[in-house]
Amino acid sequence: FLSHPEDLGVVAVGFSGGQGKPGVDAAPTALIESGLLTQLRDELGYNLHGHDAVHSYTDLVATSADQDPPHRGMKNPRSVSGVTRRIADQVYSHAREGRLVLTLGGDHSIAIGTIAGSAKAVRERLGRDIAVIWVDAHADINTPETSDSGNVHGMPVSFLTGLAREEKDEFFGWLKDEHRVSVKKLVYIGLRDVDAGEKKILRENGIKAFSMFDIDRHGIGRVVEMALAHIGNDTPIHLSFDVDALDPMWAPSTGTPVRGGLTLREGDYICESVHQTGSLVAVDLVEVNPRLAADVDLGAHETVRAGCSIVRCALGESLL
Ligand code: 4U7
Ligand code: MN
Ligand code: MN
Ligand code: MN
Repeated sequence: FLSHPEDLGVVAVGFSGGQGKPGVDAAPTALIESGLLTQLRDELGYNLHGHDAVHSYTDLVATSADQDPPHRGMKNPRSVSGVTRRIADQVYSHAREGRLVLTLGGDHSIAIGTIAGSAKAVRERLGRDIAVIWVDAHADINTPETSDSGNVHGMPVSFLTGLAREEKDEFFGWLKDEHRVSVKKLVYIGLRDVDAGEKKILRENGIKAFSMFDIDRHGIGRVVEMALAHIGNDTPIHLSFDVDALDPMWAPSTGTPVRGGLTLREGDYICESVHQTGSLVAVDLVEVNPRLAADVDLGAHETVRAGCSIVRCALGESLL
């Protein structure tokens, strides 16, 4: 599905407004300083585009809480809407050129932008709907009304599927049908901390989800096979990987860690398998927070290392 499979569009967004803990904004720089992009260029042979800037969009982010009061319970709604709209444009322009797009977050609210941008570009370029593989401990499908936290990083999937909607541009009203994905083309892997309201949404919409229970029962190989079968062969894939899908043993430095997660090897395997389909059009790596961990230096180092491994596997490093 890519016209230039060796060309990689890189979007790096240091944004933390979709949740309350500072530090995830430092992730793109930490990932890049640890050598990720150099490896992608020198070892995997990608031509990098747009990698020279880490975006913070300070012009769009409200500097005080009274400039961006809650709307329908959502925290920082104008900032998150404005930033994700800009991300959608950036991802769109890479994807429209037929490049594979890598986005380094940032909290998971940024996926509103990345998926909106790739869905629109793939529709225009190929007349096809993308599928989304969402690897996460959480389902991130709260609507503003079902969310207890008001954090938009727990809501991106509801906006992207149209389960949550808004009229006003400043509150995600810029999202149109061309940006959206069908609940039928969505599949989760790694779930283990899903809110009651989210379970109801998953059930009522028949959304395909593989929890840690399913992985224990069938093994990661069979789960990935079933996930890919659900999407169907020959469908462009957007992979959105939340580092908290990994067990905190591998990725302690993240805002909402949940024990009992994927091993790093299982995470890498998911990415390798998705790469191997040849249908990958975009990858997000989100929720790395280098400022969080019991032992910050060690924890951040491990988490950044795990994140780099995930990205390299998604981009084909370990396949012979
Ligand atoms: B992440 C939560 F209530 N469901 O909505 C919420 F448990 O992007 C967590 O997956 C969301 O890290 C986690 O706030 C968002 C909570
Ligand atoms: Mn998430
Ligand atoms: Mn999560
Ligand atoms: Mn390859």
